[in-house]
Amino acid sequence: MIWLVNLLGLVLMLAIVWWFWLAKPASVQRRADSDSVDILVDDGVYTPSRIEVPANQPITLRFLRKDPSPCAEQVIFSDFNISAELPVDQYKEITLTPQEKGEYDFTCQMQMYRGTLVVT
Ligand SMILES: [Cu+2]
Repeated sequence: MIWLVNLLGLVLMLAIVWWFWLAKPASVQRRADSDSVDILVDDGVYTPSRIEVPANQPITLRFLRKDPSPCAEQVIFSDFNISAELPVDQYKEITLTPQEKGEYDFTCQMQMYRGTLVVT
């Protein structure tokens, strides 16, 4: 029976590796007729967590935090020197204008919540 336990452990480990490091969530593009994207903050994930925006255009990210745990209370865009407190159950708007194409991560203060702004 011990092999079965080992096998289950291995499968679980692979699932965790896949979930945290390998899975690339589908990216969401900003709607053509809108300059904002809504992001839900709950259950340890930003939804969507991968957001595609064009360079040199202001974008407003509207964070709606549902997770009351302190882990979710800040969002940090380190590449843009932006950090903000997120109130529970209220939209918090962050507007920025990315100039360089590339991928920019945003996280909570503990880097457990993770998202990526993809500038194209
Ligand atoms: Cu956190």
